[in-house]
Amino acid sequence: MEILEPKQGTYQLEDYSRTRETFDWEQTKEAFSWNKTGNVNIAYETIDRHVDEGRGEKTALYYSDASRDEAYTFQAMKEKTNQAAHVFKDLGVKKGDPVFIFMPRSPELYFALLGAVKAGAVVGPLFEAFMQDAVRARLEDSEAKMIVTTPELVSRIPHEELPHLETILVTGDSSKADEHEKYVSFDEKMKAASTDDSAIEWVDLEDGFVLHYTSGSTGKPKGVYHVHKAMLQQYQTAKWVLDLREDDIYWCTADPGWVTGTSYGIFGPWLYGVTNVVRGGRFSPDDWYATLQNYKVTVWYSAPTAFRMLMAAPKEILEKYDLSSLRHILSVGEPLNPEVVRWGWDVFGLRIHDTWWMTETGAMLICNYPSEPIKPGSMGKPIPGVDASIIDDDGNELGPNEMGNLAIRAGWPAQMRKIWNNEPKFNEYFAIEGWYVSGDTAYKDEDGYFWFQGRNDDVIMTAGERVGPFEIESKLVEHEAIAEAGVIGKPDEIRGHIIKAFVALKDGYEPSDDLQDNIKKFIKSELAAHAVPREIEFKDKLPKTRSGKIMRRVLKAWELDEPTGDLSTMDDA
Ligand code: 6R9
Repeated sequence: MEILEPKQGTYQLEDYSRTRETFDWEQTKEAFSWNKTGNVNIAYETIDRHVDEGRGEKTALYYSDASRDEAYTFQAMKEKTNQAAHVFKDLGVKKGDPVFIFMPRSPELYFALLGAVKAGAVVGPLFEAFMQDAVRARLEDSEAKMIVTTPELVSRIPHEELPHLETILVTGDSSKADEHEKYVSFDEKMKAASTDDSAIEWVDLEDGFVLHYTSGSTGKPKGVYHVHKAMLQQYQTAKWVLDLREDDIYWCTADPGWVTGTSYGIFGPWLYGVTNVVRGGRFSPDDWYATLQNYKVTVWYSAPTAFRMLMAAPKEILEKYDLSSLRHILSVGEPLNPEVVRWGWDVFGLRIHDTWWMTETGAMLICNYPSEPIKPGSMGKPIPGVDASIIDDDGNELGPNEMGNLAIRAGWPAQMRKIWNNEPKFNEYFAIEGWYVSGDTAYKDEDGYFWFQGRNDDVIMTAGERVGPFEIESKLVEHEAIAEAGVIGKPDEIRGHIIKAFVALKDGYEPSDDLQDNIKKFIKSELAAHAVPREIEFKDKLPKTRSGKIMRRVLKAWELDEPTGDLSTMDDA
C-alpha cells in the first residue's frame, strides 16, 4: 500500500493545486458578518450568526455522558452564551482579561467558554486532570482574575497564594459558594442573567480570545496567545480539511484543554455551522463506537493514540456496531503510523487523513485532503494560503528528501501573536528572518508531501498530550526520597511515547516497588494523572552537564541502547 487514491466524489476542496495558485485569505472574509457590519467577535460568528441566517432551530450541540443526554439548538446556545457573557461582565471582566475555565466537558463548559469570549475575555482552558501545582503555575503566570470551575475541582485552586485571583465561579447549587468570599455560584448567576445580546463586546481582529498553556522542554509552561482573526483559518480548514457540509454530524474527541478541542472542537465546526457532538467521560472502545453509531457521526477527528487503542481492542467489540454513517476520518497530534491507516482502511473502508499543526499555529497547516492521494505515514501538504518548507539552522531551504527544520512562512491568519509575558520566548520561534521554526524535524519528498521525523527538543508526546519533562522532573525532586530526576519519552506502540523517569535517591532511601508506587501516586496527586511516569528506574547518579542540566539525550540513548554521542559537556564523563 504505497498510495491511497481518493474516492470518487465531490469535495469542499476540489482542486488542491489550482486553489493553491489562486487562493487569497481575503476570500474567506465573505463568510463572516463583520465583513458587512464591522462588528467583530469570534463567539458571535460561531453561534449567533447562524441564528441571524435562519439556522436557529438547527441542533448545534449534542452532549452526553453517563448521566446526561442533552441537545442544544443554535438559538439555545445563543441565549446561554449571552447569559454567561452577562455573568462575566457583571463581575467586572474587561476586554483582554484572562478568564480560566477549569472543568470536565459539560454543556456549561461550552456556555462559559463562549460567553467569556463574547464578553471580550481571553479564555484559558485547563484540563480537568490538572492538580494544584499545574493550576497554580498557569494562574500565576497569567495573573488571571477569574476562573470557572466545578465543586469537585475547586479545592485544587490555591487562591490564598494567588493574589490576582478575585473570583472563582463554581457550577452546581449554591452551597459551595457559601464557603469562601471569593466563591460565586455560576448557576445562580446564570439563572439571573439576561439572554439579550447587550453583553457582547465588539473587538478588533487582532484582539486575543484564547490563551493555551503548553509545555516546553525547559522552564515553566508558556501561554500561547491567539487572536479573533484566527477564525479565518479555522473556518477555511473546517471547510477544506474537515470537508464539512451542512448536514454533517461532527465529532472531535479532544478536550478543550488542548488546542484541538478549541480550534476544532468548538470554533472550526461551529463557525461552519454544523452539529457538534461532545461525549463526556472516559475512553472505552465500546463507548466510542456507540457514540459514532448513536449520533450517526459523519466526520470524526481524533488522534493516533485513540486509533491505536481501538485497534488493540477485540474485533468482536467493533462488530457490534453499525458505523456506516462515517464518511471522513482525520487524525492529529502525533505521527500517524501507516499501520493505523491500514487498519482504518480495513475496518471503516475509509482513509484516515493526517493533519499537522501546533498550539502555536492555532489551526491546521499541513494536511491530507479527501480529493488528494494519501501516502500513509506522511502528514500531507500545506493548505492553500500557507507556505511550508524544510530549512537548515541558517535558514537555507533544503531540497527534496533532505531532513531539517520544519518551518512555516510567517504571517498566516491563526499564527500566535505572543507568548504571555514572555517576549524572548516568542522571538525564539521567529529567530530566522521570515520563518516560524516549529521545533519538529521533517523532510519533504519530490511530490511535496511532508514526512515527520521527530521533535528536536525533549518535549514528550504521550497519548496525544504534550508533556514537558521539566515540569515532571521539578515535581519528582520534591518527593522526599528523590535527589535527582530525569524524564524522557520512551517509544510505545499504543501511546506513541510513555513517560519514563530516571531517579537518583537521597541517602537513606532504598529502591523498591513500594517506593515506585508511592512516587507515581505523588505525581498523580500533585501534578496530573497524564504526567505520571509509567516506568521509573532507579540510578545511583544521573548524567549531567557541567552547568548541572540533566542530559536527557543520554538517558534516551541508554534506554534505547543507542550511542550516547558527544559527551564533552558531561560532568564526570
Ligand atoms: C495540534 C497539536 C504539537 C506537536 C508538533 C508535533 C506533534 C502534531 C502531528 C504531530 C506528527 C502529526 N504533532 N501533529 N506529529 N504528525 N500529524 O498537536 O498541538 O499539542 O501543541 O503539539 O505535536 O511534534 O510539534 P500541540
